[in-house]
Amino acid sequence: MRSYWGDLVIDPTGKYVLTSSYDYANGRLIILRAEDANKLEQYDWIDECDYAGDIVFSPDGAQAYAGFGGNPGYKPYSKGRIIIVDMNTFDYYKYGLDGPRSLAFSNCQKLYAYAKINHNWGTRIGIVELIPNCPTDPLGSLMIKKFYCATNQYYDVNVHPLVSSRESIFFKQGSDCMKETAPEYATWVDWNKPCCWCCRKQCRGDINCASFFGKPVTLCDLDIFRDAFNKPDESLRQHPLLICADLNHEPFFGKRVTLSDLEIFKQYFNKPVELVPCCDLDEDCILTPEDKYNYWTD
Ligand SMILES: [Ca+2]
Ligand SMILES: [Ca+2]
Ligand SMILES: [Ca+2]
Repeated sequence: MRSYWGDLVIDPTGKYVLTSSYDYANGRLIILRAEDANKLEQYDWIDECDYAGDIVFSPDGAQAYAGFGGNPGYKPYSKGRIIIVDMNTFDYYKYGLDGPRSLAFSNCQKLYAYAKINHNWGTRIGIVELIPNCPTDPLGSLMIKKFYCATNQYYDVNVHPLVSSRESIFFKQGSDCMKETAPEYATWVDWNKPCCWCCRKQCRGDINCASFFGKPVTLCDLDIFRDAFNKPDESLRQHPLLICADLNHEPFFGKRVTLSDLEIFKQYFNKPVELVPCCDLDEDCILTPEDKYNYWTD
């Protein structure tokens, strides 16, 4: 324990207690067994941080994210980080980000963090939306997907032509992305409302709802597709991402990811973003009342 507290939380299984604390230019994250407070892991010398912030868990409880803030330009505590811990192995990864004092997860597996980022026009303070670079490797590096600036200006750091503002974060917390009138609504509910089915290019093969070098359907998506292909429902339910590979939202002989999904995937694999249409009716990426989505989740 260091002089100043950050956060103290219990993981969703109730088995572990995580605490963060800090002192002059260094932080500490400790994992204890909840039952007897025996120390299991200690991540020390999270160096050059200015304070310890929130600790949150991914919706499936598999990873913990601990924010350690930094103050850019003020050495020796100029480096902020999010420490990502695999809650099964206790392996960890440090992701560099200035100022992650507050962290929160949305039900769409997106991590929001208070942050400072350097923009063309100087340092900006606001909320960043972070997603794993590749969801099949959740301990890998994160990627800033969007930045909601405190002045309500909005910078989309990805290629999506999204028009939005901070309000969309609050909207997304409260309502379903899929309309009840959608033909696949009952199926979507049965599969625990996978957010990926409302990503703008999921129906074309963007399984992880992220582009890589301007291409929506890439090797990262292929990895997930391969794991899901021709699998029975029991196997698909083992990992929340696998149902994202059902591109047409239709089953075939009791399987959800079949040849017709593969045909779609092949058509858009490695194509630049402008050749991969959105999933709304007229494919212009702008949702209207005729569309089956309330909002896009990517
Ligand atoms: Ca993708
Ligand atoms: Ca299918
Ligand atoms: Ca449209």
